Amino acid sequence: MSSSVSFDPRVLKTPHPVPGAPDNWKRFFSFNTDAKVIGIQYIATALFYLLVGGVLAMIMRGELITPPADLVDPSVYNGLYTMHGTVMLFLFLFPILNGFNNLLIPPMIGAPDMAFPRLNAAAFWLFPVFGVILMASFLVPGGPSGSGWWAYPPQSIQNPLGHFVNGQFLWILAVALSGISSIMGAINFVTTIIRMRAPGMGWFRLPIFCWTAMAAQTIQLVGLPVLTAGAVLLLFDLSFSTSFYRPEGGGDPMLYQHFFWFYSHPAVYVMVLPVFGIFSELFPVYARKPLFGYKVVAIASFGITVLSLIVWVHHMFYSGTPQWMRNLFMVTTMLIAVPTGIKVFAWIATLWRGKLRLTTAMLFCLGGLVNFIFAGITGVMLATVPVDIHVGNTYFVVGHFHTVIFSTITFGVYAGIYHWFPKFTGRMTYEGLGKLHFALTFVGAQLNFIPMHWAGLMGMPRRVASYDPEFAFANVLASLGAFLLGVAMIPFILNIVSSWARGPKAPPNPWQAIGLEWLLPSPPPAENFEDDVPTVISGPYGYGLNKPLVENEAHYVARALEA
Ligand code: HEM
Ligand SMILES: [Cu+2]
Repeated sequence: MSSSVSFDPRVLKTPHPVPGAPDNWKRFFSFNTDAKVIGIQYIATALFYLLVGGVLAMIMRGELITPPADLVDPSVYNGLYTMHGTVMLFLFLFPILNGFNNLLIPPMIGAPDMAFPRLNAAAFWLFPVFGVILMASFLVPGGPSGSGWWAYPPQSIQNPLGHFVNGQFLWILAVALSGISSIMGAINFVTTIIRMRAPGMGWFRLPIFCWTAMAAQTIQLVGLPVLTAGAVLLLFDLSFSTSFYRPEGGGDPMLYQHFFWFYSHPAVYVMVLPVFGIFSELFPVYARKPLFGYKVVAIASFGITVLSLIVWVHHMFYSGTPQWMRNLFMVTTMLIAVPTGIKVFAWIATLWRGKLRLTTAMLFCLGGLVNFIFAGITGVMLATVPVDIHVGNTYFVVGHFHTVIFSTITFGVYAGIYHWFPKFTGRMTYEGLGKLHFALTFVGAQLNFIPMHWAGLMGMPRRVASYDPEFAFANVLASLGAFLLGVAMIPFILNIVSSWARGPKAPPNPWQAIGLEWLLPSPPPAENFEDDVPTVISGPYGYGLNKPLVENEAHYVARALEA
């Protein structure tokens, strides 16, 4: 299985950075084809949008702290939640995970760069473009779209202002462009992992992060063309009065729901799979133990990919779906608990009797895992048709998906940032500030999302600006939790900015981790190993086994220390 890869790093010698591009901090503002520069560009821009999405969330939680709609009126509220959801998914999570892919995939597999460096840079530069297009909807007549991040017709194809360019139009344009950018990214990531692994790195020596990236990007390749096509038809219905989704003209609004959820359900795994990858990389390092069941964990990633593509109708249980179909999709949805459960079991077994080092990164992983177990349970509840019929349109769902998207995925993203920051910036972060960030985030998240489940079970509907006073207490708690999450950003930003500017210099391998990226200097040179690519001779998680990862490992360690 191992050495089937033919690899010649010189074939890919693209000049880094692009001729004429600056080599100092200004390179982060230029069209640069270095995957490491692009990775940081993605992450920095995505963190900016996390703040934007966060401010929108604060305004919503400010509105919801009291039962009546007194802070903003309901139509403004609809615009706020539409933009909040869209910003958080399309401008924060997808891009930041692409940032991780860019930073990690080439060094982890010993490649100088991505397979298609220019396509990579082009995919990145679409991101600020669609970001600006989406943000522009605050300025057009009528303001942003109010039909949610799911944009169901008929609501999303009404054009009450009669303007050709309105908030909904800009929303569709931005989502379609983001789809195109992500497809470009997916082609690159998949090709790079298949074609550019270092000698000796067979499939079962590939780090789990790369396995999960492959699995996630496969979903992008299958699902995104469907969403993008569905969005283009929506644009036609909205702007050119076609009738793909209009019942009056013979169209079917349910068709859109199928297009949308065929992609948007698996999309949750596009986001969560890389986080499973991060957990699988970090637990072994901080528990000093090999990853339990490496092969099974690797293969389970693709099990999740396949199953995730056949469960989308669970989002349509109460949209008039026939009973036989509901039952079918209830079963497929529940099956996904199997590969997911295997992974959870493997992580727990990895931690079991390990010597845990509670660094900030590890704390975020452990917190994320606990939250994910909780979210898995509420997910199975929602997959059960009779339960979903009752709570599907309530705050229970809002609680469920925030527990996954924030309390698991975003936690994993933070863990990854703290873990790999020294490698890519050459500076250590401050652990004290990091732990403060973790503590505030963990408490804030529980305070924010647990009461939502409770309000939902009591019957509080979702997507509302005002509610019955019987839900007041739960909402006060949730709003306090949200404000705490806002406060938690202060130590985080302080940490990142001050560490990068003048944090302690990072050694090549501050956490004593195993992996090709840790054999490089911190920060790595433009083309990683350049002409001196190591030959891999063992798997990536040999903690405690005292086996070298590559031939002549001492040479690479010494070289990294010298640089
Ligand atoms: C793994 C990461 C997961 C993520 C990121 C995630 C995310 C989401 C999101 C965003 C929604 C709300 C969609 C909307 O706006 O209407 C949702 C709903 C739902 N989730 Fe999850 N989820 C995850 C795991 C699971 C699991 C493991 C299951 C079941 C085994 C599950 C079952 C459901 C169901 C059935 C709904 C539909 C609820 C409804 O709309 O009535 N989820 N999830
Ligand atoms: Cu789903």
